[in-house]
Amino acid sequence: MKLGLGLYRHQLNAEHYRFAKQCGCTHLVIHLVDYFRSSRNLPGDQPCGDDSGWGLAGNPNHIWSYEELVAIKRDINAAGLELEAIENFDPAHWHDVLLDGLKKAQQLENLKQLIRNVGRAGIPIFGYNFSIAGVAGRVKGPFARGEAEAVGMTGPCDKPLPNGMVWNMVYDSDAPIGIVPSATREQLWTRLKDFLDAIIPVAEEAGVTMAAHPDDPPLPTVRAQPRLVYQPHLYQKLIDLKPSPHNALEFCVGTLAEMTDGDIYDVVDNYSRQGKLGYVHLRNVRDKVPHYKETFIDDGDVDILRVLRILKRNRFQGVIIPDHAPQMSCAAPWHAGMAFALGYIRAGLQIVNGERGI
Ligand SMILES: [Mn+2]
Repeated sequence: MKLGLGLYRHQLNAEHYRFAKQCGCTHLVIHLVDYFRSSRNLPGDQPCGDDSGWGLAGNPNHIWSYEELVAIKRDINAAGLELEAIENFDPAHWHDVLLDGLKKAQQLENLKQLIRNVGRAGIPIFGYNFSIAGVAGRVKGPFARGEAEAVGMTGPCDKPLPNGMVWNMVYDSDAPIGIVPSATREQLWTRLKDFLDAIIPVAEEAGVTMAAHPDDPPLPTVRAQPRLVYQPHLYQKLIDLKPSPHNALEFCVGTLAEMTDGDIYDVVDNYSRQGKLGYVHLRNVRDKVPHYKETFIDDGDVDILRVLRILKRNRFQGVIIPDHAPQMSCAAPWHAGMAFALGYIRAGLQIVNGERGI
């Protein structure tokens, strides 16, 4: 198992690469979607947002090119790190894939080209979250130990999405007033199937593993739209929809622990035993939706060491990143939170790797 760090777009620079290296990371997972084009999100913290989401999506006419991907990878390699995955499509590039809109066919072609670019650049995994509402409905507060600012839910969020918005970002700021009609759950699964049928064969050819994040927060509906993977067993449905080694999971332990069904250790065992983990988001949480709170990694409901032991036993050899961490009270709240989480996971990996008979 390898230790990694997730970096947002504005953090893709030598200083942050050195920070990752100093924390003992060997791998990076990077975001190319810019969640911080809105003043509502402070760069450095994980993006949150009110009813109007995280802000503006990117340029619909520009998918990430081979040249820019390989340039980023070169800089990361020069810092002594490996680039394991890109996390998330830009809503500007696939809004009609999620909404079954008029541009769906063209956008699927663009996504195919993007995956080819990713494969050619030698980046092994692409993480995504097939969701209409996206990561919406969460709040920030002094929820973690010592009143550290963390993210959580204080109740469901079903205010409908305005037109022009999907995946918690605005892809069309000139959209006519109105709301996005609610899809049915069946429609959403059909849309996922269309997506997997189009993308997985290309991913196989390009040598890229597609890795699906579960719905965060994992409620049956968010913003009056259905969710796909809001209970642990629904991950199996996603896997079985398109059997392929390249149809895998961005396995988020925190989100899975927030779900109301299942035992988190059984869930980790089940999917890691199947070899379906692309990479792992490892964070801790207290309680379940719709009233959970993110915690420091040593302080929630999940026994992190037990999770690492299960992953080790099932021979998971991929990358583990901290996902989110509470903001710590100092001049560099994000860095301190991540350094704490990385140190804890690194110690856990050293313990587990040093143990016999597990
Ligand atoms: Mn996650």
